[in-house]
Parts: sequence; structure tokens; C-alpha cells
Amino acid sequence: MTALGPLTVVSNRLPVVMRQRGGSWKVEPGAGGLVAAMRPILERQGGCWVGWPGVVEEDGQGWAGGLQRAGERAGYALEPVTMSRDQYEGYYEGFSNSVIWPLFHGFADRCTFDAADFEQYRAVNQRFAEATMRCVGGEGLVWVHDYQLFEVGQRLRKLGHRGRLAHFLHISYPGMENYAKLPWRRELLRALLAYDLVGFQTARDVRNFVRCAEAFGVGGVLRHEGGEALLVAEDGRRVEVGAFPIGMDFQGFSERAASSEVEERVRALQDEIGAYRMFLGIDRLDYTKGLIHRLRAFELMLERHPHLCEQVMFFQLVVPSRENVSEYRSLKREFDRVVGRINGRFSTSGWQPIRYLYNRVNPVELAALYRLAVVALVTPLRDGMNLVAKEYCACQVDENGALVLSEFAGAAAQLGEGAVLVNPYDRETTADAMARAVQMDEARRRIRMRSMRRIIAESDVYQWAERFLDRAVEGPQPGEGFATPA
Ligand code: GDG
Repeated sequence: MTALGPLTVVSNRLPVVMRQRGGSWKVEPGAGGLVAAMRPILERQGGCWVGWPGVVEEDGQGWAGGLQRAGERAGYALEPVTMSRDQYEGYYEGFSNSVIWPLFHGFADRCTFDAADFEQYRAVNQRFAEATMRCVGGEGLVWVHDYQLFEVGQRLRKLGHRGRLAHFLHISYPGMENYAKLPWRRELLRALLAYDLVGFQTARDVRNFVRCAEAFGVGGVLRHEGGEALLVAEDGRRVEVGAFPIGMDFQGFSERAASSEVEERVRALQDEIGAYRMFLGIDRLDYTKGLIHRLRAFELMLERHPHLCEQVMFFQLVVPSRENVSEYRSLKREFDRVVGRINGRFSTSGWQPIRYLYNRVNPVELAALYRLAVVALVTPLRDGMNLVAKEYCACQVDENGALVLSEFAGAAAQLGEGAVLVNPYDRETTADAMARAVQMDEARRRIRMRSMRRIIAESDVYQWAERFLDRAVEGPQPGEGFATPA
């Protein structure tokens, strides 16, 4: 293992968000899988996190002191990248979330291609590169995260950065057919080939990337086998590409789930819901997460397995996300409508099949929900990895729960044997799989849960970061392959 010193991490968002409440600036924790994964790493290693603090220039000043103090408390520096509202809209809501996000998840029809948004994306990537230079002064390894920042590596090189550059993509990489629709397909391939190491979640993502590079003639492929590849960029540099399935803080989650505070909360929640066996969903409000498909499969389960009525309930935690993007607002309306319809159809005087909360909850509440659920429903239509699946298993300290998992989540490549795998587009079989999971006999549930917990514990977020960073620091070794992904 490489002796890892302080790290420089660059991501769209900082792990905290500045918000104006009652006339003063408050620091709030950030949401989402990337922050959840990287926060424990930075806490352990120290260093610098470069990212957007959640405010645009028009929001005014006065937040920088609070942000700096939050960094001091966390044990690493927070370097804010600021931008105007216009830039934010073009870069984030426009190009990142209305082009890359839908396209890379296979929803090309939801893309709004707009050259002006791409220009803002480039301008903001330049700002991130400049802020990173302020942090690292052109030396050392820089670890850039995710699809909002593809061009940061390229721009750092132009600004004279001499250290190594690595990129990890948290979302899936599309197949050639979808990628081909992107008007700037060559530009973004070149941007990724500016790094020394490019990491993806699964071997399939690596394969898709290599095929796109080949198809659009950007760089050359020197080697490609399973989850690893070696490419050569147009300027002759070697670029390593590999599958690095992300993990989570297994020990932290299991210890919290076993704590007396969580146990007390589990008892209180159980009293609240009564004897019903609970299905659980936890997702950001996002069309990739398959929320509507899941509701409709649950409805069909009640229809086809009527003895489960008044035996089970489904609790869905919906975490608000990207509320400024109109697609997301209309999804919320659709979700409300479908929940209302199903509850109207099946509720009895003492029982309501679906309950949901549109909010964030604190870590204790989250662990209590994970522990209480007899079945977790993780059924995205496409997902890079999905940490909720892993967190659920980590919190199942009694090894008693079942996981219904979409075959289109990156997690399926690792947990496929222990989970009940479903194609979320197939309503009938998903409904039956839900019924099977909630009725599975205890011995089988335990065997499956134990095997998933072992896999997750053996490839936690610390090992993920260590493997990635080892690779990023060392570079390609002549004739050597990658360490085998877990
Ligand atoms: C992207 C990729 C990939 C959720 N509600 C609350 C809460 N959460 C936390 C969960 C989990 C995280 O948010 C969600 O992570 P996911 O992985 O499920 O999804 P994305 O946000 O889409 O993440 C994904 C991930 O990056 C990492 O690479 O797995 O495929 O799309 O950690 O626990 N946390 C708290 N309260 C909540 O109410 N505290």
C-alpha cells in the first residue's frame, strides 16, 4: 500500500452547503453518494476539498468565515469555487444534469443539448481548475470526481500542473449507441484521456468507455481485459482505466446500527407501524431510481398476493434533489399522484400500504430505518453503484433482512448472489420477487444476508480509496495488471 498523505479532492459539491437562514449563514451537511463516500476518507487523511459551497455570486458575501470554520472542525481545508447564477444554470442544471446525467443513465430522450450550456460547463470547469491550483500549487496528486468535472484534468495540465491526475466516475458510462448522440462526444473523451487514471464502477463501464474511445478514434487501446485497460492519449501519454466498485463505511454503519440509541429508535418506530413487516426504499428523488416503477410493482404485489394486505407496509424516504430542474418537480407530482392512487385503492380503516417522507433524516434515523426493514427495495433503472443497497446490508446486524436489487445497479455485479435480483422494467416478476423476499424463510434470508455483508465488509470505502489511490500514485507498471476488483 502507498503511504497516503494529505489528499486533494475535487468534486462539484463540498461536503457542506452554506444556506441563509433567518438573516445569517448556516453550514448544513451535503447529501448524496459521493459526499457519503468521500467524507470519511478526507476525515482520515486530511488535505483539501475543492468544490461548490451551494451559493451563487448573486447570493452575496458573508459565508466564507463559516465555511472556513467548518473545514477546521472537519480537519481538512474547504476551497470554495464560486460562480454566477447564469453559469450555475448552464453548467449544473443544463449540461451536467440535463445532458450528461440522462444520457449516461440511458435516457437520451430526456437530454436538452444546448451549445451555450456546454460553454458554461467549460468555463466552470476552468474555475474549478484554478481553485485547485490555489490549493495544490501545481504539485501532487489531484483526485477529480464525477461527470460535472470531466475537463478539470485537461485544464489543470494547461495551467501547468505537474503532479498526477486521476478521475473517478460515480455514475455508469453509457454504451456506444447512447454516447454517440452527444454532440461533444470527442471533446469529452479527450477530456477523460487527459488524466493518468480513470476509474469506473464496474467492468461494464470500462468496456463501454473503451468501445467509445475506439469508435470515435480518440486515443488508442493498448490493452483491454475485463475490468482493466491501458490506453494511449493523442499526446502519447499512457492512461490507465479500471473498475473500482465503490464501497461504504461498513464498520461505522454496523456499529451505529447496533448502538443503544438506534435500538431505542427501532423500538419506537416498530410501535408506530405496528406488527406490519416493512419494505423500505431510500432514494434521492430522481427518475433513474425507478420510484414510479417500484410503486407500481408494489401495487401489483398487493393485487397478486392479497394475503399480504394488512401484513406489510412500504415506507419510502424520498430525499429532495435538484429541485430547480423541471423534470424533478414533475416527478414529485407524479410520485404523489401514484402513492395517493394506491393508498386510495388498498387502504382499510386501520391500514395504509404506503407511507413516505419527503425529507432528509439524520444518521441515527437512517440506521434505524435500515435495521427495521424486513426487505429493502433498491430498484433503479440504472445506477452507477447504489450505496443504499450496501448500507442496508451493513445495518442488518441481525442478518435477517432481504434485499431486492435491480440488475441495472452497479451493486448487482458484487451482490448478485445474495440479493433477489430484478429487472425493474418487468412489473410482474418484480412484484413476485417482492412477495418472495418478504416471505423468504429465515434460514435462507440469513445465508444470503451474511454473504452480502461479508462482500461489503471486505471491500469497504477505505479499501476502495486505497486501491484507487495506490493505482493513481504508482502509475502503470510494465506488464502488470490491476489488482482484481472485489
Ligand atoms: C452517486 C451515484 C453511486 C439518502 N438519504 C439520506 C441520506 N442518504 C444517503 C445514503 C447514501 C446516499 O445518500 C445515496 O447514495 P446512492 O449511491 O444511493 O446514490 P447517488 O446519490 O445517486 O450517488 C451512485 C454513488 O454516487 C457513490 O459512488 O453509488 O450510483 O448515482 O449514502 O445514505 N443520508 C442521510 N439522510 C438521508 O435522509 N444522512
